[in-house]
Amino acid sequence: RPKLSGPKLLCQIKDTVEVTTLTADLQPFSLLPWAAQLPPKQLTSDLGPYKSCAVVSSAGSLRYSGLGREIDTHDAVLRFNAAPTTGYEKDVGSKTTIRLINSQVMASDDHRFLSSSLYSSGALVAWDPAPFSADLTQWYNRTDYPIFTQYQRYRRLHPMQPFYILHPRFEWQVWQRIQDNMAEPIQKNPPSSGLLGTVLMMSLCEVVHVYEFLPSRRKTELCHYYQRFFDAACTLGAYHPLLYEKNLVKRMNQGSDRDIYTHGRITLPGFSKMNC
Ligand code: NCC
Repeated sequence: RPKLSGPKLLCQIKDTVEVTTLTADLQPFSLLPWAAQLPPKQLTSDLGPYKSCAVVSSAGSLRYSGLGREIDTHDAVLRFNAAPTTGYEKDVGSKTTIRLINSQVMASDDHRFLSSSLYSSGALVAWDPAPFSADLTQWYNRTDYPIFTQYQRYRRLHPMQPFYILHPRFEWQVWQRIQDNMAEPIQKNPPSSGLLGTVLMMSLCEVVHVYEFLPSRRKTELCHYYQRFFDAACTLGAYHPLLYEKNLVKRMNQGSDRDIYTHGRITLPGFSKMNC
């Protein structure tokens, strides 16, 4: 397979990936008593467009980066899972516009998803590793973690906070882009939240800056900037095809290699600013 150039790759993503969220009118949800808890409209028609956006990975290399001020200058900031800002403002900033969470975070007791104030700023977007090519009904009956029961509980407790669930088609469309651009077969597990959040922001923003997804000179085995836990697999991947994701993002980067080295910063155009 010929290796696509960065701009071609960007256009391929724009043309084949659709950021879709679940709405109340979709089957099987429309037939369920709690359907009205789902948003009436798509995330992309409710949020944005934003000019400049930041995607803040949770990598340990953000620690002592001093990037907080720069991150907060963006019009919208996306963060992941249980990544905090309190106490880490200097390095990661304090603004949260969107928080992308996996279903494991929603379900596990240690994250106190229903009660912790960590999740209360900005809009929430949840996703669950749905089985490859399964339809919505199959997935609904066999989610990886109980995303739907937790969603209903959260909505009852925080009815005013915008809260979307990604259509599983989206994660596999992104997965397909990775596979089609790699010479070898990659694992049939969905991409990490990092790449899903990056593509999500490309659909909402004119320009997207991703921080420490491609590690800077601060590269470390510290897994997260907010935890004393060391594991190189956090940066290199195990379950998720993370190394392939990073390879792809490196090819799409429109910023300089120096930006990566000093700031761990990648610059990507939003879909609306691409000439395809
Ligand atoms: O670790 P996690 O990811 O929450 O990190 C969010 C995103 O940041 C990028 N990252 C993180 C650490 C690191 N050293 N380098 C990085 O590049 C990745 O792109 C990552 O996606 C996830 O993707 O949802 C993930 O979630 C965790 C975990 O479920 C949550 O943190 C909640 O505890 C997964 N860890 C485990 O299952 C043990 C992780 O595999 C993926």
